[in-house]
Amino acid sequence: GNPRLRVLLDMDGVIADFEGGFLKKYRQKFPNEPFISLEDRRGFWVSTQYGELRGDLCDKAISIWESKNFFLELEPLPGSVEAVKAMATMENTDVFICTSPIKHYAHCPYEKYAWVEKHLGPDFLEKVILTRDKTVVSGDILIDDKPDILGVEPNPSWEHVLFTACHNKHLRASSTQRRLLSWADDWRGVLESKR
Ligand code: BVP
Repeated sequence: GNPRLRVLLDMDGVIADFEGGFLKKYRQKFPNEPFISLEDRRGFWVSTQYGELRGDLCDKAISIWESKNFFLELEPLPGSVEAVKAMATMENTDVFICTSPIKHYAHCPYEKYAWVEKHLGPDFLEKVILTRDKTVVSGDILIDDKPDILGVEPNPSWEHVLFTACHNKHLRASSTQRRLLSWADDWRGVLESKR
């Protein structure tokens, strides 16, 4: 077997604060429209919940993350940069950032690389995997806040560890699904359990 542990890290909702960045810019752009507090978020898709709140709010929400500088200006989630850097210096550990760009490609893919360079450093540009299908990427662990990660490969090689986020914290994770509550949680223990 491979003596090295391969860790795949999701970006939005795990390293970068997509939900906080979205809400801040949505309220700036649409100060007179209703919004969903992070406490009241349910379901992975922000656009779906805004569309349920009022039909036209789905497109208004989408306009936020399709805007220039949305992805670039996301704040790191607490402890994420320190944890990712520490993880990448661990022996026998290969860390990749595995993230799905939006289909409106004018800004997002560029800004994801620029964000990684800015917060993690230029060496991490080697570690970026942009894919809309994470099931075809091989690894030992995928740390991701999306509860259902599906694609063309029915049996991905990785174990999905669910990273807690405002939209998934009320979900009863399936009995087999492990969680990482935050970067203050025992991520080192999770990695060690896979060696
Ligand atoms: O690029 C991110 C934001 C986008 O989907 C991608 C999720 O990537 P991963 O975190 O799975 O790597 N996104 C899009 C929508 C709606 C589109 Br219409 C959304 O509601 N939430 C969301 O994260």
